[in-house]
Amino acid sequence: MSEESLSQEHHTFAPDPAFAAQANGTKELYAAAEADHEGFWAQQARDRISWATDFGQTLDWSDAPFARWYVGGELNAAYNCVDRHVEAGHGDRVAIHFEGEPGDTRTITYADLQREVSKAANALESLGVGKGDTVAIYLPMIPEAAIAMLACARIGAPHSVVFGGFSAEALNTRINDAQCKIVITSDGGYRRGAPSPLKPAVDAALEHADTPVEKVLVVRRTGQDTTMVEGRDLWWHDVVDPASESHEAQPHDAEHPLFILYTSGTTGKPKGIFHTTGGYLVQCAYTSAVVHDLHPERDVYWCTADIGWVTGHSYIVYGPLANGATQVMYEGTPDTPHRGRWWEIVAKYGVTVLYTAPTAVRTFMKWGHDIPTQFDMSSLRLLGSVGEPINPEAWLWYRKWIGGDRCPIVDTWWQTETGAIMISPLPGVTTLEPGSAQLPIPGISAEILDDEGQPFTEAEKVGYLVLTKPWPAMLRGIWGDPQRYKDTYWSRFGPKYYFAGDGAKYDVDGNIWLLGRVDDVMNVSGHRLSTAEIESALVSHPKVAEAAVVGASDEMTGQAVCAFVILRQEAVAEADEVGEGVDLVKELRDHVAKEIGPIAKPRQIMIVPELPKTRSGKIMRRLLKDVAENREIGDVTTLADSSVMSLIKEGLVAGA
Ligand code: 6R9
Repeated sequence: MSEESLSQEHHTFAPDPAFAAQANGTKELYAAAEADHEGFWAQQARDRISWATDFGQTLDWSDAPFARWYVGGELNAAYNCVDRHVEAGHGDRVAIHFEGEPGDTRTITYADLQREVSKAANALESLGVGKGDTVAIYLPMIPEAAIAMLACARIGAPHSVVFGGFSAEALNTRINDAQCKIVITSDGGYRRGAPSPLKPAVDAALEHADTPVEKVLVVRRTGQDTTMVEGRDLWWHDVVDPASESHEAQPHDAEHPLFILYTSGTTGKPKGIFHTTGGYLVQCAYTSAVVHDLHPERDVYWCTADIGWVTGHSYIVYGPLANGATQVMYEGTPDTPHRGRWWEIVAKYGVTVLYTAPTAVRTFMKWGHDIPTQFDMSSLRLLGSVGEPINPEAWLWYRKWIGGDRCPIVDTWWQTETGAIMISPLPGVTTLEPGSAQLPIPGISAEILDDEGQPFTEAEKVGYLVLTKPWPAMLRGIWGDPQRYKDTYWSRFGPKYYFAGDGAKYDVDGNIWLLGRVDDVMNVSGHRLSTAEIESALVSHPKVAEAAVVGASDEMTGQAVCAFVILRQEAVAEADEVGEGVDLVKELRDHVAKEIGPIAKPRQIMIVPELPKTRSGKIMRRLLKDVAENREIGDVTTLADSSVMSLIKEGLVAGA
């Protein structure tokens, strides 16, 4: 968050009375949740979800921080997202308007979705997938991604979706960590106007002899030549298409695991965050209704996230579908075949609610407002933002040029771990403050603590965001590592506080401003990346001796990955000889893409002779950040060797 942005002229936006009159969110929700936290969540659960068996105790926190919500309740998430809407007479309502990047389309009604999910569930069962088996999903943004997730949910087989932009290496570690029995993938998907293969990465990920994977189910999307391994690989259309259209959804315990989703932490090893069925679904359904204000009979909703991230899980699949809403799903990039593609889609489907990321808004700002103004976007009535802080300039631009100066914007703070939205304005209720996520939503409690762990409420003082009460969609742990769960989230400020890892402050009106990560996690275009993970990818390259990575602020992507690398002796000599420094930087960037995925490619790699370290050997990233952000170098007195920074600076100037 830049200081200039805070000092600019102050605009706030009071709710429009017409919007407020139809809004699902109300002021009374805050009071109800405040008066009876568990009673409030019990009510939400009964109002919004169909239970096969009613629950008894709403929250069992006796084994904190391991929560159990809706104890004894039984439900089926897929039934709640699909079948019950058909039973209620909405089978003809469109669930998904799919828009492929090349312009092909599919319209999937709730009745179609019920048939597709049932067939996929039958097919998975015929391949030996049963309740409790884990399934990896590695797909582009095509309807089969949502269908596969719902089929798993139906069976009670936790899914582990791996973002299609992750490499074979990353896929391999995630498959092994969760011991997935099956992988669902496709030949490829369309990206920037061309088919881009996916299946070869699955083949590479499964090369290891001890893989737990028995079968690979392959959706045909692009028609590219695809190698199929005899006895292991099957085409989706051969197995799913002929399967029976009827499948009985069995109820599962409220605490049955629904999915695992890996996210970057402060160490090199990604964390398998896992969520269970009842609480997660309740909070997704509730937040889609009150924050995205979904009115299923008239809204056309569009969340532009990829299904491989938590936003895609909660706000493409579970939240909107639990509400029976109609949504758009788009496969490709915003500039294919032209920079107005998104706005063309908004106009074509009459999108009313749009949920996207600040990095996208800043990109559109750069492209200029004369692009969106070429399209009729009068259908839009609400805009959302997620993934990173949205600076007030981008917020105001978003409101003006996308929202036609009339749409409220909800800046929603939450995490993979929280499962659903936690801090956000309520549209139609709160007076909007550009750049601020404002307040915990009804049912959620947060505070800001100082270094000593004391809560404070003074304005403009920076502290650490913590959550002070358990919430239904909270993570239930880290897959296979309960100790890491306690250590990461419940120990920094003692067992009473969930430590989110974000800095925060209040403004004079009591609004919360999120200020970015306070740990070694970077946020690049709304994607979480860990410094340690990229460092370990770099040192796995034979020419690299040591590496340090920092997130430097970047106007477009929020943060950008900057790496400082010390080469091995042989590599230095070689590079000097043939003057191949530039090639080497490219080689290292490509290596990171291969190890983790293209999103983790450093924007900048600086070859340096030394790294700044404290006497105890800890790398002082703060100083490297100063270099990466072109700032005056800060305090170097705790360095073991204070001349290191000048060595680095000189080297860079000489090398530039
Ligand atoms: C949903 C999602 C979580 C981290 C989180 C924070 C940042 C997300 C934000 C935001 C400021 C917002 N973050 N939303 N920061 N304002 N509205 O993004 O999950 O990928 O796990 O990232 O993203 O730093 O801690 P995830």
